Amino acid sequence: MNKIVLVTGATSGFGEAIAEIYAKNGLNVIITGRRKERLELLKSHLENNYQTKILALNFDVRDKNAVFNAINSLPEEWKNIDILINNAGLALGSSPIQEGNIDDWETMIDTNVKGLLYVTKAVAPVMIKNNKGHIVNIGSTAGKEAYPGGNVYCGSKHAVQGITDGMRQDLVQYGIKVTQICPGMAETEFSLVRFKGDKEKADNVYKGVTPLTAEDVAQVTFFVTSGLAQHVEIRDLVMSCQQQANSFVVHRKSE
Ligand code: NDP
Ligand code: 8X3
Repeated sequence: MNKIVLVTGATSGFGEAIAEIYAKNGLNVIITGRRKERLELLKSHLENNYQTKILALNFDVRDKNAVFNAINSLPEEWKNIDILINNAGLALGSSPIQEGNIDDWETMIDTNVKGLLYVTKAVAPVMIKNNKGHIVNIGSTAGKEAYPGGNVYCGSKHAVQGITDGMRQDLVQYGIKVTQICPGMAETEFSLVRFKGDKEKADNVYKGVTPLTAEDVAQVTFFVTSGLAQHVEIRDLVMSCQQQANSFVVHRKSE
């Protein structure tokens, strides 16, 4: 059996592109997400285009029973996961803290922090048993520096950074690598989700900029997990488009 990678949030954006790059390179991929129809479409697309096996698991990372049931009942040939990509996540809103929507806060924390923890706890035992594995957590530049209106989203990504550093220390003795990848602004469905379907607001985020694409992030993810010698570990990687110097300085060109 080829190596196995599990990607959370594979129905769109980074996760979809990450699933594709692994499939293209012959790994067997477990794709997960809430939107079942999209999972099935992606599974057919990948199986029709690449010589690899795809397994679709439909669950919400916030639902801990669903996470553990799905992973604990993997068919025998899919159990030995080599690479876990904790990618599922979202931002909701950009209100200042005093105007924030509490349901949105809870959704972000439950998905970006607790969901990542549940999936990791479900997958880590098999990596420990095998004395090998690689966990990649998709953080964000928002986890490096908070920005106005980013409050809870930025906090959730700062938590991803702390959790990543902690789990690396817990898992080092088992030969498991742990990496955080922190992209800056990238054009996916992220802003459409953040602004709850308001396309004009979402498009404005990328105005005058050539942002990162999902494929850019997938390339880097593939490289850190598959392009390096076994003894080499990338612990933390920050990437952005050239026009973004940090969360505050974006050099926009008029169109
Ligand atoms: P998209 O909105 O395009 O993709 C998000 C993915 O997460 C979807 O596949 C979605 O699947 C999944 N997801 C969201 N909530 C849940 C849930 N409760 N359970 C399971 N899956 C879920 O955004 P991106 O690809 O841009 O985002 C991917 C990750 O990258 C996120 O963690 C985001 O915070 C991070 N990020 C994004 C940046 C950007 O500018 N785009 C920059 C830096 C980091 P479904 O809805 O089907 O469940
Ligand atoms: C997504 C990047 O700058 O919108 O994590 O927070 S940003």
